[in-house]
Amino acid sequence: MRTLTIDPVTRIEGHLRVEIEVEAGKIVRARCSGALFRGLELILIGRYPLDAQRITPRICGVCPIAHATAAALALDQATGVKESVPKNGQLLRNLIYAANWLHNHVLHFYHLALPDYLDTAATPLAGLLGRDTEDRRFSREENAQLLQHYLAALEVRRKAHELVALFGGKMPHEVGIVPGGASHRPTLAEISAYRFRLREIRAFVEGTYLKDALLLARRYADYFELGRVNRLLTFGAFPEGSGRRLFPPGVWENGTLEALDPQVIHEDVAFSRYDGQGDHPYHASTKPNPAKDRAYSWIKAPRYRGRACEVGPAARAAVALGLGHPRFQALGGDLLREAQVTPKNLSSVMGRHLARAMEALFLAEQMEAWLAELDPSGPVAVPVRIPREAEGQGLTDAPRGALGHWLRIEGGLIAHYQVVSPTTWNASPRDEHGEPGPIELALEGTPVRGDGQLEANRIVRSFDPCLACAVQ
Ligand code: NFE
Repeated sequence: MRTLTIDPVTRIEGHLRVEIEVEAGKIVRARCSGALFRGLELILIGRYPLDAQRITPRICGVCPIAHATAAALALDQATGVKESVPKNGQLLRNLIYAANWLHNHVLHFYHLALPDYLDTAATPLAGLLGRDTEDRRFSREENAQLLQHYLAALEVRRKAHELVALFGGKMPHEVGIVPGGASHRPTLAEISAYRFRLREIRAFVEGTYLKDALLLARRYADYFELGRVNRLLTFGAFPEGSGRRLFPPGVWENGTLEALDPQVIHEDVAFSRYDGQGDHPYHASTKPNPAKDRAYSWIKAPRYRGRACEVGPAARAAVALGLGHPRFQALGGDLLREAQVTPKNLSSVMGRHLARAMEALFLAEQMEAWLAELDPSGPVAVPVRIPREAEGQGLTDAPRGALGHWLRIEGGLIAHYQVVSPTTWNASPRDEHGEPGPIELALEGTPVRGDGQLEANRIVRSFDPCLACAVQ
């Protein structure tokens, strides 16, 4: 048996350490560890509740809008305005947030994942992007073109940031999403500027990103069988009024769909460096203990009905397709047929890449429709008043999956705040029953050719892990 440690395995946002044991050409055991404690949840205790709106986005520079959205939803509920956010405010929140999703998906595909499949030896990127792969399947021309797209994607990401800044003031850490709605009433000039950039981004997503993702999926079709979890969960995302969300919530297991019940979530800490017992996030604590016996990660282990679940684009696609979401089915159904994929192998390395590209196009189309619904003279927010005692939960999907903020106010101040991020779900360690976390599950059983590094890198990175979020 050989043990290999990849540390860090992530190309961005903190250190994820992965240890694999390889025996007879197979990964027989995997351990996923977050190597850092941050404590943002503890910093919030005793502060004025509206501070959560400004502080929690600092959890992450890649997906700050995800935390801004979850904090706003939790504060909407705690302040009793959940049902009164004006339509304009909702549309603006969606437009700010969706722009950051487009940025994240383009970043992930071109800059964090694709280099694992490219020959970069003859470029200035060699060395920066890690060791060369021997499993290259693109022609010279395809490789050269994908490297060009790597560069073009940098420009697309800049434009996506500009979309956030147009309605949110700046990026990162926009100031447009607030409890009760949005802070800024956009001018006609800003709406036109947004539309102009959105169309440029959409053209790239449709004409380049989606095609490149399909090409990758065709060349590496065996990766539809690798890195599978098959238990998927999504909180849904992008409210559209009357309790509906563009991406519906749900839980999917081997083809069976179940409605989401947030009450059966708990965060286990048996192998995490925290004292205490596993509990629902409304009651769970964060008590760091670096010397805890058996613990091997600073990431907690969220579980749904006691089971580890993969979160992210594969979960959203499986649930949306499983529920027969008509608009998503029209796009997703065709693409999956083209790549010869069924919802059953979305939970795989290539399934995740394809699901991300698919939803980027779906979202870009939807953003244009939301933009057309904005009323420049309409209200964007309702005032909020902080109660002495209240609770609120903000559940949304982030680009990388299900994200929850749970807040309790006592005496007009924050008494409790818990964040469970997508990478907390995906990169979690084992739990008290010994069940591995989703990335550990995805790695174990994988056939490998050499020491396993190539396959492990591709599997872990297909989840797009972000450690800054995972440990908060
Ligand atoms: Ni730091 Fe994030 C997303 C959130 S992942 S990137 O998407 O929340 O844990």
